[in-house]
Amino acid sequence: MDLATLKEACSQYKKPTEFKPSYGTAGFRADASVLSSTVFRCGLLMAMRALKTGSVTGLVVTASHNPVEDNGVKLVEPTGYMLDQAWEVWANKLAAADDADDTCAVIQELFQAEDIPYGSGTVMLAHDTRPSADTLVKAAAAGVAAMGSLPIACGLLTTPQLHWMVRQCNARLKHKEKAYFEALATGYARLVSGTQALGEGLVVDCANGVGAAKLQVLADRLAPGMAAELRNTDGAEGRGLNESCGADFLQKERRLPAGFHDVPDGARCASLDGDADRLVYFRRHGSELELFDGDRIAVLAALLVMNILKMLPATEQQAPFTVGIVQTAYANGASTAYIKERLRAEVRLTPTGVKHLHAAAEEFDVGIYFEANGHGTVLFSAALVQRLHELGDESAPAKALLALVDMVNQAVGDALSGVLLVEAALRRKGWGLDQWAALYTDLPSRQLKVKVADRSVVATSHAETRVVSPAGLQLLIDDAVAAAPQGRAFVRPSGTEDVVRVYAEAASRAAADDLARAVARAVHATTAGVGPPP
Ligand code: G16
Repeated sequence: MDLATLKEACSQYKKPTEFKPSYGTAGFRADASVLSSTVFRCGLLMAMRALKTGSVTGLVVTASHNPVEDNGVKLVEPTGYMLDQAWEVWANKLAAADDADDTCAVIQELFQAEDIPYGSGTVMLAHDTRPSADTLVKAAAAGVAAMGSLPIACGLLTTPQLHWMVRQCNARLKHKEKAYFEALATGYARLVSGTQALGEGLVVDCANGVGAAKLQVLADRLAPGMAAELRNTDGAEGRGLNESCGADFLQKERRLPAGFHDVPDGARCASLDGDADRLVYFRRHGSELELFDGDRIAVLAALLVMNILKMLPATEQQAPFTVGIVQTAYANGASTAYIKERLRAEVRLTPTGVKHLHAAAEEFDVGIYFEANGHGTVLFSAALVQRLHELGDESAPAKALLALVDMVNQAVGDALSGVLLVEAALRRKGWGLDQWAALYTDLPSRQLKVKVADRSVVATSHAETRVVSPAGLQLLIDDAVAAAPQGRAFVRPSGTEDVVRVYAEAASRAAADDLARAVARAVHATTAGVGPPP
């Protein structure tokens, strides 16, 4: 690393004076026009992370479900997981540095504090369909190169694809995009072999994002075994991205996505988000939406895995492999009750953000984690995978589980592998949406967001179920909850938008709506809400 070159490069990426970047739920996110310095510095950071770990790291330029004018970065560990949380502090420090001198000072501090060896690392870069991608990928590459490291431009990819590629690369396994499709498609084919194809085809809302082109490749590979019709596939120059469509829109607004008012009533539909790391299923009843959210996908995945585990030889049942399901406070109470009472599986609650759920899921042999918004995956422990290999070809259930390990992205939640997971689970059970829906009935719930001057004034504890500040807000929430039959509500500052989020559920639709509004008004009153009260 040459200090003069580094300083010169840093001077090209000065932070806009008013901009105060902050590492949120899944990295940095803001209006794309102010982000170049942040993304450049994330390039610096991931080069240092590569040096520290002696492995390849990754960086995706994306703002996922946010509107097209936003952009952001997601940072990828050598394992394919999200950036080590201890390093988020460094990400913030670097992003906040005012000028080249400050930036270089933070770099030197980081080298010393983390005892980073000098040398040259490698960082894999990818981006989604946003028009600002070009400029920002260049900034990321400049950051990596300024550290004397090698940026590898992997081009247009879904976020989970890059996570998968980094993980595979460090494991010295095939890691090109072709290998990704191969792993998913062959895993699926092995898992559904001998089962009947589902009656009618799947219709997918691709949010006009990067998932459209990628899912098309997968669907072509699987045809005619899996018929999928893709809609909201435009995406050129970010056109229509997440606009009245996509998994986030469906889950928060509870409305049909654009372009779906003519699908046959009851047809099996799915929706991805802008960078294809979230998945929800749905069907249309007239103009109404019936949502099969992340909680329901988790339950289906648990049923699939637990059924197969039970088929393993008797010797494996003596000390059974542990299965755990990880949820957040957003999980519908009915899903949690079903998992505990009917599946008799362990449930863990963590704060919002895949980084928290993923860590908790790793504590089980099979850790199933899904946020209600559709972000999640199924993790298999190394010990379980090794045992399955030992059981080998003689054991059909071991083969099925190994197919799942290949098909389900082990690095991070992935809408494409999620589609295959749901389709395979339904096929193996011979189920349609009716049987899946009948497992339990969601409690009516409502989500609202309140615009506030500074979302950081809201602090929470107990996996975001209690408010610590501002003073008095939790008491107001408690009063509102007490007045609602089967009421439950919580608030948390968003980590991706300048809002405070409100979640409420209750015994009836009207009661859930009233509770959400009452809590939103309490937030507005205690946090200097922007605009009129909700
Ligand atoms: C990101 C995280 C998700 C999290 C979501 C919450 O999603 O990856 O784990 O659920 O943010 O967003 P907020 O903090 O605004 O409620 P994505 O899909 O936008 O990257």
